[in-house]
Amino acid sequence: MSVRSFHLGAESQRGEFVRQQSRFRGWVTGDGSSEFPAEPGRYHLYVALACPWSHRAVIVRELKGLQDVIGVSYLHPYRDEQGWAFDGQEFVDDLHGWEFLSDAYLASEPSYDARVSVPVLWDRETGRIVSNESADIVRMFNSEWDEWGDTSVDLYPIDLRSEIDSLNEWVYANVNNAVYMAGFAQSQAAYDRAYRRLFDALPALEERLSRQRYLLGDRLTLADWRLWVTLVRFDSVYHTHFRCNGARIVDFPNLWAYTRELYQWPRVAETVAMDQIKRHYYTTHDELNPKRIIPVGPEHLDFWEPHGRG
Ligand SMILES: N[C@@H](CCC(=O)N[C@@H](CS)C(=O)NCC(=O)O)C(=O)O
Repeated sequence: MSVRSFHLGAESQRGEFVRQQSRFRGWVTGDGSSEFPAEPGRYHLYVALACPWSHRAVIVRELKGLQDVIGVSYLHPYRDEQGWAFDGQEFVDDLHGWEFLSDAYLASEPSYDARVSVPVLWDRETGRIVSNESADIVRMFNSEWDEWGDTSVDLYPIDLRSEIDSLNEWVYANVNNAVYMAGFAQSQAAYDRAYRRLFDALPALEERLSRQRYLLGDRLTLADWRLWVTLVRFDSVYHTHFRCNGARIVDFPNLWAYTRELYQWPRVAETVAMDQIKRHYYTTHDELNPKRIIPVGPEHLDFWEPHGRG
C-alpha cells in the first residue's frame, strides 16, 4: 500500500484556517439538460457520517426518499494523512472495493493533488465525480430526482431561495466554518476573531428562534439543516475540541429545543452517529489532541427530551 499525501490544511497570512474551494461542480439534472441526467441507480454518494457537510447530504437523501435511487457508502471516521479511507469491514466501498476515497478523485482527475473531502457524488456511468460540494449536492437532491423522490418535500422553495442563500452564507461564515476557524486557528488573534463571530451569532439565532419555529418562518428549509448539523455536534465536540466554550447549545433554550425538534424529525435521528462524530474529531486532529483520548461527556444530553415547539 503506497502512502499518499494530500494537503490537509491551509492557512492565511493571519493564521486563519482556509477551507479549500470544491473542485468538482457538475450538476445532475432531472430534465437531462446537463451531461449528468438524473436516473435511478446511476449516482452514488460517498460520505463520512462524522462530517457535517456529509451529514446534510445524508439527511436530504433520507427526507426526499431517495434511498433506493441513490446508493451510499460510508467512510471510516478516522482520517490520517492518506485521507478518508475504508477499512474493508464495517466501512466498505461496495462499488469498487476502494481503500481510499482518493481513488475516486484520481479516477476523475489523474493529476489531482489537493484535499480529498467528503461528501462526493459519484457517477457510475462515466466513472467520475459529479460534485464534491455539499451545498450543490443538497440542492440537486431536493429537486432533480423528483421523478422518483418525494415531491411533497421541498427544502428549497422558489419563493424563499434568495433568503435561504443569504442566510446560508451568514450561517456558514459565523457558525459552520467559524467553529473550524476557532479550532484550527494558528494564532490567538485568529482564534479570538472566530470565537467572537460564533458567540455573536449564536445569541442572534437564539433570538430569531424565539420568534419563529424555523430559521425562515414556519417552513423547514435547507438553511435549517445547514445550521443543525453544527448544532448537533456542538456540545460533544466543538465546545471542547475546538475551544468554542463560550456557552453550550443546551444553555440556549430555543436553540436547544430547535436542535431536539430537528433531531426528532422522522428518519433523522438514525443519521446521527455520535460515536463516529466523536471518534473522528478527537482522533484525527493530532495537533489538537495528540493523545487521541475521546472525552466521555457530556452526560445527560438527551435529544429525545420533548421539544415543545409548535
Ligand atoms: N465544501 C465542501 C467542504 C467539505 C469538507 O470540508 N469536508 C471535510 C470533512 S467535514 C473533509 O473532507 N476534509 C478533509 C480535508 O479537508 O482534508 C462541502 O461542503 O462539501
